[in-house]
Amino acid sequence: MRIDILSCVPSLLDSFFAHSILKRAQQAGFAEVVVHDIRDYSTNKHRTIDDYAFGGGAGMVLQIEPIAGCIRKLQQERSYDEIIYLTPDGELMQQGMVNRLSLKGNLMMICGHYKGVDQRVRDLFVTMEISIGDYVLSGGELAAAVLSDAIIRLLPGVLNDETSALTDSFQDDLLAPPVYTRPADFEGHKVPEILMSGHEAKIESWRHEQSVKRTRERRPDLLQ
Ligand code: 6GU
Repeated sequence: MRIDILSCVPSLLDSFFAHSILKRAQQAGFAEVVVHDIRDYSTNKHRTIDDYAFGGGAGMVLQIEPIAGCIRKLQQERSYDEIIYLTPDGELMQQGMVNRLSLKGNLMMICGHYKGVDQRVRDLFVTMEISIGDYVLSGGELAAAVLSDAIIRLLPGVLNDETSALTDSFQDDLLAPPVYTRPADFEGHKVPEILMSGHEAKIESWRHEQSVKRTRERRPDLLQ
């Protein structure tokens, strides 16, 4: 999988992808994430990439030329399965969408800033618009990082225990059950007996019960 991210604040993303499992995924060759600075595609000597909105109103709008220049250059090198624009008015990100995207080869993500991008970028280039939740961030970078993380951890070989992504909260519409590790007794607070019984089948059914209970209490909407 290759992910190209277009941003006007690339340094926000560089540190994120230089760490943890995303770094390992890239070093092992499962994923390649390349962040592009939209400013490098500015069409003027001042390297500006935004301008006032036609019709007035507060806030600057990212211009189409630099973004189009960057997209077209990348498209000459490979074809993209999806060109994603991260925006609070996009389709709400959910695990099913992430699962489908993890099966693709090349993804492009465009991060908006200020009042967003010129609508023609969305009309001419974007194939998918995604929001990561009903709140407003100051830019699309954190959303692109969230989406990339959720996708990359699903790639075969990225997680240590390849089955562990399958027992996540949301993977089967149930929240994950509680987990415990040593000590078995912390200041009188004991780990549930069943987990130390060695009865695999009973442990599995206890975990499933706990998942259902947790989901009913915290996210009844998932059980509908
Ligand atoms: Cl994708 N972008 C911004 N700027 N804010 C958001 C978002 C995206 N998703 C939720 N809030």
